[in-house]
Amino acid sequence: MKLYDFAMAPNSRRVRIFIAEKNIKVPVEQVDLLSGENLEEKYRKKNQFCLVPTLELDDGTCIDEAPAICSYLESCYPEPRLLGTTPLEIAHVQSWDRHMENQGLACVGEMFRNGFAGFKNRSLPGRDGDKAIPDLIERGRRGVEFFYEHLESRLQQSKYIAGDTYSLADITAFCAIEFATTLRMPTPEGNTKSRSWYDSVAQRPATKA
Ligand SMILES: N[C@@H](CCC(=O)N[C@@H](CS)C(=O)NCC(=O)O)C(=O)O
Repeated sequence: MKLYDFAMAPNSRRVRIFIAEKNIKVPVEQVDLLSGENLEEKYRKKNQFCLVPTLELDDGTCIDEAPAICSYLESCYPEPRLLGTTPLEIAHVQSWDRHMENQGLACVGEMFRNGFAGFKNRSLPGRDGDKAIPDLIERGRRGVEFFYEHLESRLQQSKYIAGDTYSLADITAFCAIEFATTLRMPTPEGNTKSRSWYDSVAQRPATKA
């Protein structure tokens, strides 16, 4: 197996952390998104959508989309469980992971892609020629505020995001927060449950991946 990754990309970081939590070794190959290596023919053959992460199996089969890669790895290496065990837990992990991606990562991405000079003609991931729209920076910022508000309200009721146990949903939220923090949007001071959840997740060795 091999993971196509870009060290700064939050979506491939989700998979790196997941792999580290499973305590398995997967070789990693960097694809430089900043120079547009992901848009070149060589990588397009691995992933027609030109996104990282991609997991390539030993027979050359490629799997994309971070949650699908994690689901494959969970089937191959079931312990520790990170996608739930019972039908209800599995559903909650999927639902919360999607919220953390759609309301967290996607909104930070919107701020970043429409504000970063290097992407002024690459405002959509995996594509070239889409001009940045400065107004979307503000929409992204409002989306991140909404994400923080809902995260806090969830963590007032639940130890981890999807329930009693740590899961991919926590990994995705953690990656979204770290990405938002680089854009000077850390978790608000008053969001005490989110801040203590973040501190405990940040102590897990896998989050260094
Ligand atoms: N839904 C996808 C999102 C993948 C994605 O957007 N990856 C970004 C990096 S975080 C990317 O490859 N961007 C390519 C680009 O910037 O052109 C997943 O879960 O893997």
